[in-house]
Amino acid sequence: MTTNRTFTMIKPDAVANGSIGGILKMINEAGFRIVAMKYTKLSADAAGKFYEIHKERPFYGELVDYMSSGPIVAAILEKENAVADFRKLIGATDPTKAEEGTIRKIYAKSIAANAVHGSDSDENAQIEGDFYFSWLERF
Ligand code: 3AN
Repeated sequence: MTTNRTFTMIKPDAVANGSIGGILKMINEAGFRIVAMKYTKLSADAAGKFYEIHKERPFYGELVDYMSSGPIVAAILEKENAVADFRKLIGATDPTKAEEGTIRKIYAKSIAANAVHGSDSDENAQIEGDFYFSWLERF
């Protein structure tokens, strides 16, 4: 079943260099509706849990350190075909390989500090949204 919802985070590098507004503008202009949104910071423990799926990957430690290094913006987004369309809007994980006009091409510094997260499936979008937001925080 497709839920038409995805989950995103504007990551510490993009928050630190003043890109929240620019990224949200691109998200809105691409037709996504904001269902829930939060400005917050992950503890190392919470970042470790969020990225548990990548536990065995060599960059896990670096990823957890980085994602807990500063505040982030978390959001649930809604649009038809949300997961796939949002992945298209953000571009490839490695910004040097991301297409022109994508969020990562414009805003990402590196493969680790790559400006935004986007869920890779409906199932993970649900899990990741539930990680941050109660039902009272969704509109
Ligand atoms: P995506 O976020 O595009 O789905 P994944 O799921 O392969 O990419 O990786 C999850 C996150 O782990 C990425 N957003 C990125 O920040 C980080 N990451 C991926 N590959 C590397 C790597 N080779 N070195 C450091 N961090 C990485």
